[in-house]
Amino acid sequence: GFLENVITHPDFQNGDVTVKFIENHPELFEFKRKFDRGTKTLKYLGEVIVNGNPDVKFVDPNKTFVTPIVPDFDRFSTHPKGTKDLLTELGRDKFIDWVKENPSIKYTDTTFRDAHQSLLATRVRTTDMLKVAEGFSKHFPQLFSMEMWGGATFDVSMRFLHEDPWARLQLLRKAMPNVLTQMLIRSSNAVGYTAYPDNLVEKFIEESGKNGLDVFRIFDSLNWFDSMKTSITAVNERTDGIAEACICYTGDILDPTQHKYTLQYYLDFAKQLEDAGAHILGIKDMAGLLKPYSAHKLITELKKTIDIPIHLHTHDTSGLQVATYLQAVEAGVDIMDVALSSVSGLTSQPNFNSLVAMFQGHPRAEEFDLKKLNEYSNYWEAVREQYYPFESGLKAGTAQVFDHEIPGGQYSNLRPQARGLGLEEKFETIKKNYETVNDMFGDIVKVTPSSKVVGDMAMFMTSNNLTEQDVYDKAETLSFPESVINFFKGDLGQPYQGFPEKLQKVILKNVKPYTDRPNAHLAPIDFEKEFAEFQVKFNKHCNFLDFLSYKFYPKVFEDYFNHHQQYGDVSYIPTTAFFYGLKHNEEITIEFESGKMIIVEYLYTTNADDDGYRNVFFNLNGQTRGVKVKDNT
Ligand code: 3PY
Ligand code: ZN
Repeated sequence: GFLENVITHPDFQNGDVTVKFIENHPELFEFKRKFDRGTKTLKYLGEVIVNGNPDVKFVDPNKTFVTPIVPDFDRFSTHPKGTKDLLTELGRDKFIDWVKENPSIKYTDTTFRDAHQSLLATRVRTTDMLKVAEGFSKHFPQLFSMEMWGGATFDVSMRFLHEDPWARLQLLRKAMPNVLTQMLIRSSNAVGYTAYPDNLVEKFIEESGKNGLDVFRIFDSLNWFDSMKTSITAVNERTDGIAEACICYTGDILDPTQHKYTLQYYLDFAKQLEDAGAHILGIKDMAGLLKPYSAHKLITELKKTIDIPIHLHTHDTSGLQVATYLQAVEAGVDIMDVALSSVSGLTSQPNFNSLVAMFQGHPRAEEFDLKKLNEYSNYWEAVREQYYPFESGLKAGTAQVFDHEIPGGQYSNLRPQARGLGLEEKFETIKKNYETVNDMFGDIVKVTPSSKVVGDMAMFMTSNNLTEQDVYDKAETLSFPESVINFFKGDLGQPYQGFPEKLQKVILKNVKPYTDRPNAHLAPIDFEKEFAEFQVKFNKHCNFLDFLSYKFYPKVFEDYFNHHQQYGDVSYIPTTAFFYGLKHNEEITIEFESGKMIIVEYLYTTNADDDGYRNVFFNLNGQTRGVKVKDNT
């Protein structure tokens, strides 16, 4: 071991043990670092073997997995030229001209972000993406972009996967240097669920750009333009990337009873975004409500109103959205979001592979090697099985979405959330209440975080058996969810046409609401001072990106940091071992950054001693090693 190396070292034996000893023999400390890394990894595995992964609420003891096959690719070739190269070569404005002039249908693949956010509660780990990222971008340089960051991935990666979200960005960027990377950012809510100081959002955008992000898809959860300006400007001024500003789509423009979210409403909003410096207009159909003929109408009219390319995002919850894409293409949409077959459909994006097949022979068809694309889908099919505890349970498309309007990304979380509260039996009531709450709130745009407010209120009404009338009658005695109170106070900004006054009074009681930007109530961050304090509180090796993570999620970051201290970087542990531990005599290879590998075989676990501790024995690189784990089961 480490001590042995030191004690037997000639300098040590010659009595030459000074501080210099440490400086003169860095190899011993490198040895210690690796030794620690092995120990920490074993500690993590031992913990999961004895107590399970706390994020996995049920384990199927009979579950078996097939090995995902990474499609072949040439590791030694350079990446073929793609959209990222084109952006670098042409610069932002000329690149956007190219997007407008080049007629072929452009695709954004959401497999690395929204697909798993919407099907698997955002749980897909960096390692599973990294295995295919290089090959995928070498095979498909004609992609418009890879959506691979932002949205809920930022906090989930720290909170549940104990991974650094910034490392994910850097690693994927490195593996895919030729294709545009894309993220989802919630304007003044950035990658969080509340408003943050403007200068934090701006710094976040700047650092995202520096660390490899190209396309910033910016939206506000209430379609509140004021909140979006800061982000659009920041992308323009602080990065070389692209500001894709979104209109979030709700309701149905072709519904004659729709008087709030009308065609004109969207056209005016889109024009405002273009004038504010958006390079692309995103249509963010987060719940999959944009029906085919409505899409045709909306895109046709948008094309007459604005001059920037249009990028369509949807969720296939109803099962209709392939028809929507067909109509969108006929109306001249420029870019569309898709997910590889095996992680497409339902609350995720429409099926990439099948759409490519559908458009074969179309004048705007973009060519893809469909066989290869299917191989990648097969990889994800096998990987998806490893995440089975996080499946939403939705088995088929549902027309109910046109009533409840629950966003795809929220739907996959709602059932586990309901289960956690013991309300799974009442899932139908929850959905019904979601719709009721939306009406009570005056029909708002529902997307993170406003959708979470509606969800929290629906859950609250369901668990307390409250009707709409009860909410008014019993308001004095009810303690409403904090997110609901904050929403009515103005923390997420102002909804289009304002708050329903009566309900606002009932919920706020004596709290006074405000109507200006929530960010205006937040003190700007003193980066120098606060970063220094942060390093003192945590560790001088924590960098500025860690600091930003901490500013968005103080508690989550702290837990992540402590987990890292205890178990090291767990992101390299294979997914089955990460969630389910190891079976007797199962052997895994863990490849850390820079290709360093350890081989771990699980041997056996002893019975618990009087204090409830077990010893878990492994074979690590040929040596038997034990770790002591408290049995909490
Ligand atoms: C997010 O904000 O994470 C979303 O995906 C909203 O649709
Ligand atoms: Zn989405």
